Amino acid sequence: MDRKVLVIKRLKGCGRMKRDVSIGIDIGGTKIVAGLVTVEGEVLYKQIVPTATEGKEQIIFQLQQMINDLLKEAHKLRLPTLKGIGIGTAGQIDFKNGIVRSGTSNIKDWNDIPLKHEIQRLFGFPTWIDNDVNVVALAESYLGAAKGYNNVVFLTLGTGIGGAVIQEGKLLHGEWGGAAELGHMSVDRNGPACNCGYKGCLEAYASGTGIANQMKRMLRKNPELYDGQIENITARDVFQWASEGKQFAKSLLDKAIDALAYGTVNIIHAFNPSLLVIGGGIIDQHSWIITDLQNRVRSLGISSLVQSVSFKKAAFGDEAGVIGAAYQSFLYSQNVQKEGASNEG
Ligand code: BMX
Ligand code: ZN
Repeated sequence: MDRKVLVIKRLKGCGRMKRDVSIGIDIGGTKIVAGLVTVEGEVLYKQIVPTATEGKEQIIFQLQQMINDLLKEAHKLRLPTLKGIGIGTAGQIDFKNGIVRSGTSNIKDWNDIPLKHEIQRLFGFPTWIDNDVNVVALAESYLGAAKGYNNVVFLTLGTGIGGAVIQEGKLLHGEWGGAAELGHMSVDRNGPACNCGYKGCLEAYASGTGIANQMKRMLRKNPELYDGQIENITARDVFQWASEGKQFAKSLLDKAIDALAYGTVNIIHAFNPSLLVIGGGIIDQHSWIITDLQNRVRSLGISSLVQSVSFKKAAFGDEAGVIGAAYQSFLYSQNVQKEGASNEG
């Protein structure tokens, strides 16, 4: 298999570091980020590779290669013994047993994988695994945009739409860890089919893949609007066309943000958060969506609930996943305490 490492970031001058350091790995539908992360959330070194599209064996192989590289780098940097390995991955994760139970087709074949035990067996470090956006919630709650807030909802707009909920200071896992798949909240039972099997999910409207798929559908129906290869269209093209003033792209994005607004109101009605943190690749590129979304949400729903919610952009951008993944080891191995909050369980 081709080994494409897209980015390597290396911070200089961290020899003889006294702070705790862990490996954090963020597995998304498009890319895997692995890094050496300090307890303060500083990423000392990181690698990014495109997520293998062949299936789980290849992804596990990629993880192995990346962890080996990180261990070599930790040795070179003369870091103290690592605290452990934390993984955040897209998919429905059995948090207590460390198993990837299932995943949508955003990651091929991503189901029934005892990933925690496999990584522990291979490397001998204590390992933790949770949903990718659940660990974003850890990074943002302990170190970032949600510090000091006890009732927070997190949404990430990327390949898919991921969600996490901090309720009364605790990360909501549900019965085994699958709670808060907020991207799969339907806003229209007659809406577009989602790759989770449901219909009209937020993800089908407003994720990167959702936006691209909607545009492809629109252009197949209206071929006079575009003379390129419809199959190659991405969400990036849609945003570009909208910024050039193309009406069909602007109205598609308007519909996507509208779906998101209705979904967000549902979420606020359910959880009564004081803060909504929004991140992910789409938000990193187009943070204006947050203000637009906030204005729409405030005009919908039960006023006492929707008016009292603040909206913030995730503080760690595309490093939130890798920082949060690593943070699991600091939190669960040392019982790091946040005032009034404990996330275990
Ligand atoms: C999907 C789902 C979620 C994930 C979210 C964001 C899978 C494989 N993924 O809704 O579990 O949190 O995407 O993932 O079931 P990303 O790929 O956009 O980072
Ligand atoms: Zn869905």
